Amino acid sequence: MMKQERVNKILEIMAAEGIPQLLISDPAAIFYLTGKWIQSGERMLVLYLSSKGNHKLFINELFPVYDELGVDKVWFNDTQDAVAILSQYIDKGNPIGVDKNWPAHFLLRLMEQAGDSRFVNGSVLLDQIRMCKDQQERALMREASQINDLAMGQLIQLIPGGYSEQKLAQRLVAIYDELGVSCSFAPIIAYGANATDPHHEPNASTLQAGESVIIDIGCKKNDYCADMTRTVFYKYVPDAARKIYDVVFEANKRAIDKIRPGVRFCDIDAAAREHIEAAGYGKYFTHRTGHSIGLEVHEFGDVSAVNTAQVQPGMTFSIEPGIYLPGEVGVRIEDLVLVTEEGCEVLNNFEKKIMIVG
Ligand SMILES: [Mn+2]
Repeated sequence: MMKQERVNKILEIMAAEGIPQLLISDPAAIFYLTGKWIQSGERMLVLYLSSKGNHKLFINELFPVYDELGVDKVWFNDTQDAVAILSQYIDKGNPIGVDKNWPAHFLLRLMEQAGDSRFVNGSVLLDQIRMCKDQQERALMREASQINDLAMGQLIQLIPGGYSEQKLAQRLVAIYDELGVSCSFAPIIAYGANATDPHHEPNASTLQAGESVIIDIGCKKNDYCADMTRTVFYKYVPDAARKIYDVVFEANKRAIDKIRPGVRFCDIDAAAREHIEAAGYGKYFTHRTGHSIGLEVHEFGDVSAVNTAQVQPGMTFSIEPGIYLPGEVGVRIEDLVLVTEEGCEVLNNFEKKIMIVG
């Protein structure tokens, strides 16, 4: 069934922004509004919302959806021109909000067929609603992170087992499986100097004493994602690495302490970044402080120097400062937070004091 409360909210915002019709193609956004995941690959899939109420779901017959979704379905097949069919339903001449990820080959053809309409990025309207999680979503976000805490604990116990990065990542998949969840993204397990690539892909490397292990993992439970990073050390912690760990830990805490409604995302980023800069490692903190998360691991709205939007209750995002000394050591500490009326709730609770394993 269409999630009527959410649909009403988006229709209100469309009216306020003067966008009477919206084309939504992102499967996560369609799930958010209809409760149904539809993955149609390269075939056109569009949920059309209109201020006139004649909402339609345009869908290829190759992806049969038998459920009653509370919205009329317009079927087409591979021998038909999907864009031409869509264009018969839209209100030509009036502005059209378009999904930011709708392939250009669809959009360009629709623009030819509805030339008098003004086309705008319509995703921002829905993205803003999706940023603030409702009570049900908040509960699901908490649950996913609690399970991720359990998985992190089990995984860290395996580190002295002599596994390569790849093998350890495979063990995580098995742990998630036993806990009844799946991966929300490909796990990052990085030993030693590999950890200086923030998006390192696990390989055959094995762990040496004194090296750090970056463990950046997330599960998905009931469609909602967790994401957490811990950095632990094998056998001992070299002094230089301990110094970096302390700086990253403090940056993580300062950013979290900063969070409350009305604070700008860029101020939260600055709370972490300024501490790392003051310690002399500014140029080794190479990425934003965090990203929004929910149905997708990376959602609209990041914790970065250029995002001047204010945080609001119900938003969920990561706080993940890191320092990466090329060829030497990498440390990242990531938590998920849920903004509350007073401040924030940290969704994952796995220990983040420096930890030595093995
Ligand atoms: Mn993350």
